[in-house]
Amino acid sequence: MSLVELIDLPSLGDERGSLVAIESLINIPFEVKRVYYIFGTNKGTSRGFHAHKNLQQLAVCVAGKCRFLLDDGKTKESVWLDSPKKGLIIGNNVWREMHDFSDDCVLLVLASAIYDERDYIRDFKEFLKIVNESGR
Ligand code: T46
Repeated sequence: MSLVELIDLPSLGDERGSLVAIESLINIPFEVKRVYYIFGTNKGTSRGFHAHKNLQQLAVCVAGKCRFLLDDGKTKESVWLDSPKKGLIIGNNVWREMHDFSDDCVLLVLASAIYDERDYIRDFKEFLKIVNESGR
């Protein structure tokens, strides 16, 4: 199974322009408890470099673009988020890095839980240990 799980977010646009609606448990597979967005990223800056123990997220570049690198400890895959209609689902125990932010990038993220620093695995060696142990 591919690490990159993309969702086509349908555009409800009309002659006035475009509109995308995202509804918990209807067009995304979890209930949304938190929304955050990343913008104004400095040129050449990368973000992420962590995994989550128990968190589902949907990431969408509502403006501009950036590249996600996903790693499950065995495979690495890269995907560009370059459309407000392209959503990336990221589940548990997936290392993520975000690179190549365009100047105008606004990365919107919907999350299944409120912020909890204890849910983060920020050390890559610890991440590999956890995924290798859970795969046994
Ligand atoms: C993820 C990727 C895609 C909060 O206080 N509340 C929040 O909801 C978030 C997301 C962050 N923070 C604080 C924690 C740090 O002091 O904001 C600061 C920056 O967060 P962080 O360095 O974790 O940001 P990124 O861009 O590396 O990662 C973020 C999310 O944290 C993460 O869950 O999957 O975006």
